Amino acid sequence: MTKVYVGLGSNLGNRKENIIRAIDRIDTCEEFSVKERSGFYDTAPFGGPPQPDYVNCVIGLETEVGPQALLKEFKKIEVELGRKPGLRWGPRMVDLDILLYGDKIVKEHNLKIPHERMYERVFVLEPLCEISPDIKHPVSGISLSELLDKLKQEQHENL
Ligand code: PH2
Ligand code: MG
Ligand code: MG
Repeated sequence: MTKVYVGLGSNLGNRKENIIRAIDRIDTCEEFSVKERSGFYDTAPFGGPPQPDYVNCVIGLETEVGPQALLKEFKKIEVELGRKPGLRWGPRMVDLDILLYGDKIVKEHNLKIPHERMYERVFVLEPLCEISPDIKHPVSGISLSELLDKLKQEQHENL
C-alpha cells in the first residue's frame, strides 16, 4: 500500500458539497481507502483569470493503484462530478490533484509528482500540514511546515 496525498479544490456551485461528494466517491472505490481529511479552507484564487474564491482540502489515502491509473481515475471522477473543459487555472466544480505518491518521483509528460507547484501554494501546504506536518520536501529535506511558515512570511512581507 502506498500513502497518497490529494489536493481538492472547488470554486463553482456548492463548493464544500462538491468536495465532500468527491471524497465520498473516492472512498467508495474498493481500491482506495481514505485515511485522513483536513478541514475546509476558504481561499482566494491564485493565478488564472478573475474567478470566485475556492474551498480547498487535502486527503490522505492508501492504494495499490499506480500513479498513471490513479490520474485516469481522478479525471473520470472530475467529469462525473460536473467538471467541464475550461481555461487552465480557470474556475471548476472540482479539481483533484495528486500531490505526493509515497516518496516516489514521477516526471512524465502528463504527470509530475510531487505536484510541481505545491510548494508555492499556501492553499495546498496549509491543509497538508494540518494532517501531516512532518512530511519533508523530497529534494531539500525541509519539512513542509517550515516551508509553509517561510511562504506565509514572504507573502506577509510582500503585502
Ligand atoms: N487551483 C487552481 C488555480 N488557482 N486557487 C486556489 N485558491 N485554490 C485552488 O485550488 C486553485 C487556485 C488550478 O488548479
Ligand atoms: Mg489544481
Ligand atoms: Mg488539476
